[in-house]
Amino acid sequence: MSDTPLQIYIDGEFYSKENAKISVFDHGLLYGDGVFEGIRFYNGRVFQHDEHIERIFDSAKAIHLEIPVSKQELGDIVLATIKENKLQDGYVRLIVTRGAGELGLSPYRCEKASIIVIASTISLYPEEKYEKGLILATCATRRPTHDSLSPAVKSLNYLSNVMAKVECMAAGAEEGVMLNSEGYVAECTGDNIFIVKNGIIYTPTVASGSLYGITRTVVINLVREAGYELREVQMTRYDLYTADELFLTGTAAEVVPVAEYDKRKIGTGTTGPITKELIGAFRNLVETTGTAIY
Ligand code: PXG
Repeated sequence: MSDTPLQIYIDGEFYSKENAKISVFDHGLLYGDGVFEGIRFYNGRVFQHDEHIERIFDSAKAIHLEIPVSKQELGDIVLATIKENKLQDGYVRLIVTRGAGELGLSPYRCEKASIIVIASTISLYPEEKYEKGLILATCATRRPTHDSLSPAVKSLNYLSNVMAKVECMAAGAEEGVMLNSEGYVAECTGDNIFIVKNGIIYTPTVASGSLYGITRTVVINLVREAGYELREVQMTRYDLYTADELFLTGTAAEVVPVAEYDKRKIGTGTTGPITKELIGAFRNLVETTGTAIY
């Protein structure tokens, strides 16, 4: 970890943590009107850098938000912020808000979107979780449906995920499974879901109500490279309960096994062989690929 005090990027300038402030009239605060990315960097390299920049532009397009810089410039801003903080390993929170405007929903009275980048270290699940697995429970709160706000948009509206997190924690679990309005499995509060059954790997379709997870895509590719069959399907809780192996993927969690779901032991209750293989392949990839920062 660097001992430089945190320097936060806001609209072209760096500020100390104490001085990094935005307007109370920013529609990101007033209406959750904005988009974000959570990005990891390992060994001085940003993992899936272009993919995160592409996704935030897609999220912005879907909510009719114009990002006031090009993709190249936004990518460079992310790199510059990590550099400014002299970090080698850590986590970036990239946020684009609608910007300061008037009270009232209309985004057209916000003059210009604001770009905020925080580069910091990240607190992860303890290593023991990657060996023993997480405990999961089903959340009461459902994923929003694509006919309201598309769950593919990584927006600043995370209240349903926050409520779901409260519910799974109340059930004594570490992560929560969110179902869609039809009761099919969508994803976890901040991770995508995979199962292994009879040697085949399954994950819910994005249309089930999940994010186009960047780790999800990386893992789908690793699965295929390892010679396993991968199927994107509609999935029920039954499929999860009866899986041989169950694991989650996400920028923060990476690839993490699940030992128990809704009080059912998954498989043998310890990390399965295919999950172990994929954790190894994933760790190798993050250490050997990515956009150089320095
Ligand atoms: N589903 C949801 C709802 C998420 O928010 C994922 C899946 C996994 O996607 P990626 O692209 O990360 O593989 C996410 C990711 C944070 C934070 O700071 C949130 C995420 C990732 C990293 C940090 O809250 N969400």
